[in-house]
Amino acid sequence: MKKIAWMGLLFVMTIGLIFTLMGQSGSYCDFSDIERSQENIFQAGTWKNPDTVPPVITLIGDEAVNLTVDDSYTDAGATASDDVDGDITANIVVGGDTVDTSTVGTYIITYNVSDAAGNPATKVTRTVIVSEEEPDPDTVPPVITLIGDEAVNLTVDDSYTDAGATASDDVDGDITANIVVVNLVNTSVVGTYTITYDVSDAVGNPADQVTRTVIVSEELEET
Ligand SMILES: [Ca+2]
Ligand SMILES: [Ca+2]
Repeated sequence: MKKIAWMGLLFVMTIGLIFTLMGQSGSYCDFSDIERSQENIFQAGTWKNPDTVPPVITLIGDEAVNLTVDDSYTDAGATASDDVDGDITANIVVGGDTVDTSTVGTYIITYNVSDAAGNPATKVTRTVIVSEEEPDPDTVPPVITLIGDEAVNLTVDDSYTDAGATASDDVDGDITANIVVVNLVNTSVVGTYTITYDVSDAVGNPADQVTRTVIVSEELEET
């Protein structure tokens, strides 16, 4: 048994001696050496952060453009810039619809770009709406037409019923019912009376006033 104990002690001492020698020779794995070698690689520029940030597209002008048929249209375009590549406006790919101002419709123009590392920007779009031409506003006044004579001669106590007038408008059509008549004829009183006729169209264009003259005279003496 003693012999085995001695052999065990000798084995442990031998192992200990081997480890001590290895430590002195520096052949152990030393983590500080690895860190130093990484620093050297960074300093030598052999390692760079990859570009993972996409470029950004900025629209020039409005996101929505409203046109009337046959308007001319020139797209204002967009700009693009990237954190690494800088100004990459020239690389923008304009796609989507081609605006045809001769055809009523909604056109969507798209703007796309990627940086040199292939990161695509968020797509930007512009909507161009081409609409029917607005009808011309009504600038033409209506016209009043007198019914009957412009001048009427009466004798005191004659009965009188005014024949009235008609009115028509280029947009509103027949607006006779809207005529405002001022008729102060009193056949029991001698005098010269002017009846007036006025009307306007729906947007307020007034017609030229029309008048009728009614003359009420004394009864002629019989000769
Ligand atoms: Ca980038
Ligand atoms: Ca009118």
